[in-house]
Amino acid sequence: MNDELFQNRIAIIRNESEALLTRKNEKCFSTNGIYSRFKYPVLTRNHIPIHWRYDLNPETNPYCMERIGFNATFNSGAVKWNGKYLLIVRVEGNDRKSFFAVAESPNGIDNFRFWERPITMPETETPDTNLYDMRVTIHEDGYVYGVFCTERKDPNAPAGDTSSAVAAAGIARTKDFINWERLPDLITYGGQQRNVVLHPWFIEGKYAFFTRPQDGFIDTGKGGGIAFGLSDTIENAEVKHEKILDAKVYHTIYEVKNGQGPAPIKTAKGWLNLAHGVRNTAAGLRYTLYLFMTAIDDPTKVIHKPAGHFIGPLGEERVGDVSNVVFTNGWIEDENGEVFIYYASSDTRMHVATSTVDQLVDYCINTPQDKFRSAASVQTINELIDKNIDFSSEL
Ligand code: M1P
Repeated sequence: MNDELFQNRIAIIRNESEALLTRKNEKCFSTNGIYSRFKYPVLTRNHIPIHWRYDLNPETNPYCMERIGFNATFNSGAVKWNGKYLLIVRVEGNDRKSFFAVAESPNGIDNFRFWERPITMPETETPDTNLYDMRVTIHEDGYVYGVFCTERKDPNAPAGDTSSAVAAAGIARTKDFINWERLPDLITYGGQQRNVVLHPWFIEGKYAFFTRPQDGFIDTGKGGGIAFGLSDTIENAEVKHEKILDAKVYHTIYEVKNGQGPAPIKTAKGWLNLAHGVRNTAAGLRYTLYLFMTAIDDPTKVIHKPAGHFIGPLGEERVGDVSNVVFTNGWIEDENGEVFIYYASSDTRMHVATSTVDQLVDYCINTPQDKFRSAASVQTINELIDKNIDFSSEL
């Protein structure tokens, strides 16, 4: 009897899983013309393999119940590897612990499937409590690096404080995404670190990091914004000086804090950077994505920065574990110039939007910059209306 129950349930679970994993995604019409969203998320917790969740032995699991539950699949690093599109996913269990797992797709927009096992990330001498948000960098030194947040309980937290944490940048490298060599965490002197990203090139002969100095675990405080610093080695990485390259600014979408997304894309007109910005609202923090470009010969020199957000949470994206959030730490530039922008919504699920390097550069160069005052925004709109006067009758 119980065996029948098990077989019936597992057949339904397998069928539903396979239908989800093989579902075709559909590109939506893009009104803004800058990028296209897709109808379905590319990864949800329902994409987690069945053999990670169920004991598949009917004798030890007669009710065919989930033995290990998963809460979310979000903030993923991304890379094209051997012709496949890989996401290095932040998977969060029901136990709140995040870890990394590789999901692979043949086309970057659907049919993502997790590899056989999650990544076994070696620990340092001070074990991590939680790991998340890996940025993948194919470095010119020949390695693929993953830089991620490692979180541990604050050793100086007063007795009874079971929340205070310390965030730092963990570093690991690989040549196959299965075996990882863990290196010592990045040492910086500006407080805590999240959203640290390794630049793909040596700069002045050194390893270069985007950092985000912050006073505390949540608040950046006087941390200032997205920073940049150099390290002599990667084996014992240390950034002695962090230079702010993109500051947080009053009454912008990056008023409270910001952070570099994935490693930048090199274009003929400069480095293309994708980042997240955070503002406060009565409903809590709102996370959106924005783009900016820096000079090829100086990745700390911002040369173009459109006003406002590039992608904001929309429709169902607005709701999840941490609502009103979009976050990115992965994109892929294809050989033909197409760009796959992977973003998570509300710390819950993964999406893709596609564009091209040419479109993103055009967006950066030709979108008006923020002038930081309502009157100046109206002036910018009037300038476009004036420019359009001869064309408006054709609409
Ligand atoms: O919950 C939203 C995001 O919050 C953090 O981002 P930041 O460091 O900028 O505050 C990160 O923990 C991120 O994982 C999360 O998605």
